[in-house]
Amino acid sequence: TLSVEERPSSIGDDELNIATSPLRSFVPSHTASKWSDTTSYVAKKMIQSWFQLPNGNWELGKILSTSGTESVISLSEGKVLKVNPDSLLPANPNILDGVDDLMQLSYLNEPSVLYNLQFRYNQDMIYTKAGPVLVAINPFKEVPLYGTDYIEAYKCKSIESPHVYAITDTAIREMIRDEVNQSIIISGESGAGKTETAKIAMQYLAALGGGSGIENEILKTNPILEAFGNAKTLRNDNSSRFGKLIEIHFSETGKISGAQIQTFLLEKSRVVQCAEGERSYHIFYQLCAGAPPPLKEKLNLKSANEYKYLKQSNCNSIAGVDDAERFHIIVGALDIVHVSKEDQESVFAMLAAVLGLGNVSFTVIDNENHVEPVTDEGLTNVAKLIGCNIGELKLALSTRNMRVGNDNIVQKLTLSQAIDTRDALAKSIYSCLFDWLVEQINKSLAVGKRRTGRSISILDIYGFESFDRNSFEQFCINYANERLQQHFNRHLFKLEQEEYIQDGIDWAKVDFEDNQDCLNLFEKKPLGLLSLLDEESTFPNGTDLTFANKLKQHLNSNSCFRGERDKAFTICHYAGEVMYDTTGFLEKNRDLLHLDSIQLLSSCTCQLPQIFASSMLMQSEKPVAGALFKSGRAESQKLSVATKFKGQLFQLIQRLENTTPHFIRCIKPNNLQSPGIYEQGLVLQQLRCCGVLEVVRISRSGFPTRMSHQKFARRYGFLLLDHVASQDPLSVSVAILHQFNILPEMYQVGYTKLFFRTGQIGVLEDTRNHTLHGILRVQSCFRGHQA
Ligand code: AD9
Ligand code: MG
Repeated sequence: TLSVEERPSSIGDDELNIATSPLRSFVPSHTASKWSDTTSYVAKKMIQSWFQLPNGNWELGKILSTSGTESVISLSEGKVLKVNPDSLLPANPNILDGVDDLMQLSYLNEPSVLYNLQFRYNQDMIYTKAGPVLVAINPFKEVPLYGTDYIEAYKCKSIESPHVYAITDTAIREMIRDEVNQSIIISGESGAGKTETAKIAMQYLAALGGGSGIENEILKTNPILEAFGNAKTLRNDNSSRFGKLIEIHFSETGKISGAQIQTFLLEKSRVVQCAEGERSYHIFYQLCAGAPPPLKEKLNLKSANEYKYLKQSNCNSIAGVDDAERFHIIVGALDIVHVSKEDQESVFAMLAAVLGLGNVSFTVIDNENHVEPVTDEGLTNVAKLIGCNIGELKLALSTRNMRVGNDNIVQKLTLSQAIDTRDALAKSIYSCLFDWLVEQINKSLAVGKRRTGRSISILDIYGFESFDRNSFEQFCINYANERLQQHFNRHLFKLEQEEYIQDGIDWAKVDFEDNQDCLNLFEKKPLGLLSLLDEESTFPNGTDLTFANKLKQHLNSNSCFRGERDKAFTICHYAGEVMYDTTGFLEKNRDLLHLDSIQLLSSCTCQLPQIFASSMLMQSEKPVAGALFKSGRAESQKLSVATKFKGQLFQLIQRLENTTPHFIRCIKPNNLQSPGIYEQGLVLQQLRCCGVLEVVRISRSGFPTRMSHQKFARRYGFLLLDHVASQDPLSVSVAILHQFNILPEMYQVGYTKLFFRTGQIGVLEDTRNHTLHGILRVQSCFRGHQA
């Protein structure tokens, strides 16, 4: 035993102080209790343990001695520290290094999980199973794991390591075998790799179910939707600004027969505004850079940096991306999904009109600050592009018609009102264009009459978001995640428990800790977040501040809610607390477009604006005259954004509930979008957020380690001291369990497998290793003696 006095002199007192101070302070508060091993860990000599460094990272060390309240641990580079044994977590035996499935780990603590994932990641094994869930860590570089050979190998099962292909293969097989629709649910934070993962899954489906040619059309929807719905953000150069569910249909023979795409909540504010260093939607830059001269002339297109909407963020290009080249790819893809050349030109005209609107400027026309758009070439061009009268365009941008009683009153707009009106029109045109495009794609991919109803859906939806400043978008996104998390929990519990029951073990069903309270906070009527938001949004004098106050007044007693200073509030989500700033909530939730603007669009001679106008009118309910008068607004009363989103989510969950789910959790290993960098803290935070550790924790209450009777008997049988009468695997296994005094509550014997609680195999494995070492030593001694 190395006493502390004997520790190498290189250790300064500082380090010793750090080491002996209560280490819990380095552990985020909710971690220690929630994630530490339930089976108490006795730090034994020479056993490998995890020690948390002051920077939060974990380091592997060997325990040199333990006496009461003190352990001495040796770390890398000869460092030896005196620590509190409670601050150590057990490490897994080396044979478990880099296991395919985290469930195989004897110790499922955070550092062990982190280490295992990192061990694999360093060898480009970016996929790992966490029980039923596939964890995918973004490599931020090309990894040699894809393509025809790999697809073939997974298809004929000659490779078994975890992969998107493998999970997709399982989905296909289960769809055919069980005749049940399947879903692949991909989540993770921005830049974690969801969209790429979804494409990899689609690639596999297309390869296995292809043949009719429709698979190529389906694959081509990806570049189109990415061009119109993705943008460069600070987190991801190709960030999806909408959620997407693609349902791929199969015929009885397992061939793809069609597909259907549903999109969720496109971030339309990006069209008129985006942060420094970010971009608007790719398609704008692609059009400006890649439109052939005749088109450019026809649309009177300028270059991207001449449009205010595009130049405001001081970022026009993306490293390594050629926008002009992309434009040609998009045009090719539009051809493939049967968007006619004529429609394509209309689409480009709408894009040019949106950009043109952004350049419309206003002049003050009276001493009450009322304004009028400047009639210049830009404004004339917008009118031409959408096919309206220039005078009507000017009126729509500078006045508002209101009915008071039986009279029509024309109200002039101030500069800020006019700018809002202009931007609202631009946003509406763009989001209608996006929806219209999705509709065209759906028509092209529509399943023929011979549909069998078998399908595999792939969900690529924004993950939980928690930024320094969180607004209405994060509020909706996190609400969606709360719903999906509930779906996730329920299914994982079900799966886990079904396996126990199938193998006949004694199992009292466990109820899981769900997030119903938080969902209630959102959904309860009339005093839930969504109802209160809607109420305040329709209230004439409602402001973000009155909304925030109302929340505080009604919800402060709710354990998932906390009022904050000013206009802010905090929600305790399953993935952590998020503080929201209500600024802009009401405006974004109302998402109003003035009737004047809708009328303008319906008066246009071009087809698309007319279609947009009628779809907007369809969404709106005819407002009650009284309400109109009271609010003094002549706006279309339509479903609020939050309510519409809630409806979409319910529908989504309902659809998913009718499928067998397969979950993929994408993890971003660093914030630099760079290969080879694995930041433990960042990975850990995501593992917690996306519920992977939750699954792991849940499985603690069960029996996460399983081994067949045969394998168990083979591996540990030689440790038996007494002769076992019967040599069948089950008898040998039971004898081993007895000899090692594995407590009856720590394991269960199933029909085919032994089920262990966390940590149990680790003990056996250590003994096995010691014994093997002993045998080797004796053998070498014996050989030495003979010599
Ligand atoms: V966001 O929420 O839409 O902002 P995603 O969708 O999670 O985000 P995305 O799939 O766009 O992230 O991945 C970000 C980038 O990571 C990609 O553009 C690739 O450069 C990189 N990536 C992701 N997955 C892989 C992969 N399997 N192989 C190589 C990858 N690169
Ligand atoms: Mg994405």
